[in-house]
Amino acid sequence: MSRNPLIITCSPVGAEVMKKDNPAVPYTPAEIAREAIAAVQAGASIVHLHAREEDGSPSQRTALFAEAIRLIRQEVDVIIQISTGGAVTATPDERLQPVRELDPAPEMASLTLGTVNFGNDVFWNPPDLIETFAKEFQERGIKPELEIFEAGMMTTAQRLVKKGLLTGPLHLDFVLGVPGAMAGTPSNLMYLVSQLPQDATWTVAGIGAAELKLGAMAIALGGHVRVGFEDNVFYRKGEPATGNAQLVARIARLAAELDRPVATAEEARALLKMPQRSLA
Ligand code: KMH
Ligand code: ZN
Repeated sequence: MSRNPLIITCSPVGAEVMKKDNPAVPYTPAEIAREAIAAVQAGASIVHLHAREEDGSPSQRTALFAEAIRLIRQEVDVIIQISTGGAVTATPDERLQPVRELDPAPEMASLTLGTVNFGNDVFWNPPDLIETFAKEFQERGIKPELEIFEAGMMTTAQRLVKKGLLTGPLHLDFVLGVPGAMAGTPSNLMYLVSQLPQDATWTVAGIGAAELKLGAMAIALGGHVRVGFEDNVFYRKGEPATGNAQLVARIARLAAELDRPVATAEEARALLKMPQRSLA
């Protein structure tokens, strides 16, 4: 393995962004798989997966996830990370559906560590919900990516470790720049990095224009980077990205200049202390 490979996570579509925001936003499993495969070929080693119904509405239906995963796995090896955040309108049971029903279980899934304002909505994650989700992950051997929208969520991570509901080394994703939550500023990222638990790995998902700026910082700081249409649909101000791969490729180029070659899926599993498993 090279010295300090960079894990690029691509989130090709979230629950909020629509084709009217960028016509390249994928909805169907086939469209999502196409975007994901191109992102992997451009350097991503984790795909954070949301699903949509055909009309573009957010969905946690297992069949949609299963079809996207099948199509992705036909072409590339990549760590699939299921979203358990879903949409703010989804119930806890809906959010957990793909985690409970996918067979085999996904290697990774996202786990948000607290309730947070989310634009004009509230992303609801009270303590008992977080604990239920963490237990479901543990039962299935799913590695959580801990989504940190606010600094207090770091304390929750430590509390869950003490309760035995999370086992290190932890992997955290600093999601910065959601309207209503912690802003996407360099000083906020530096603060969160200064609070990292021992042995933790981390990535950063900057929202909108913060994606590139914070991604560049993470490369320099030894962290990892998430990009994709869930977080940002522009290549630069006023210029929609042609696809998720364009955003991934830019991070891969910056990383190469800074001596951080992109990690393969196998290297990413080793860096995150996950079992090597080929699910092809
Ligand atoms: N769509 C947001 C409400 C996650 O994927 O785990 C939550 C979200 C986080 O996207
Ligand atoms: Zn997400």
